[in-house]
Amino acid sequence: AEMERTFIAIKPDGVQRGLISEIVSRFERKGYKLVAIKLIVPSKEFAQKHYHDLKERPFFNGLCDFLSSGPVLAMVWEGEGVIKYGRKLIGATDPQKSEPGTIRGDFAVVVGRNIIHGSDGPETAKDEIALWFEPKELVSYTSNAEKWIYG
Ligand code: DAT
Ligand code: MG
Repeated sequence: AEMERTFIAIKPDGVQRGLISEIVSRFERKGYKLVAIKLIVPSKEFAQKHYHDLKERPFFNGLCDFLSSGPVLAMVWEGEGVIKYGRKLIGATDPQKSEPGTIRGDFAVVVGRNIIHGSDGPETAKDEIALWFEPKELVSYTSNAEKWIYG
């Protein structure tokens, strides 16, 4: 595997419920590297762009209203296999089906309030990082722990 980047966002419910440190900690302690982070309230138009793949779904409007209803913690995390494994840390879309030990399994109950977003593949990761961040917001640095995480 090689280094890749994924877009992770704590939705307004996760922020309001005080889960920022809990969620950031799960990615951090796993060994992934934080490359960008910011707290923003997206506009509804921006939310529609982010979820454009779902525009035909009946829940699209409510979903975009929700994402734009308050602060979202937008992040980019880097590491080997982080796109796929990040989804694993997050758990299934419907928290009723998420395993205990996953973020949604541990902290969410219904699909409309599942507290976190994660890119679902390399293409969406690239598109979502470009939508939410300017290139200069992605911080390039060497993690001191890298040699202990990757050998
Ligand atoms: P994920 O967030 O796991 O990638 P997705 O991309 O299919 O899931 O959908 C995006 C979000 O839309 C999801 O996190 C919550 C909401 N959503 C998905 N399916 C839904 C449904 N059947 N009813 C209500 N909201 C739904
Ligand atoms: Mg998705």
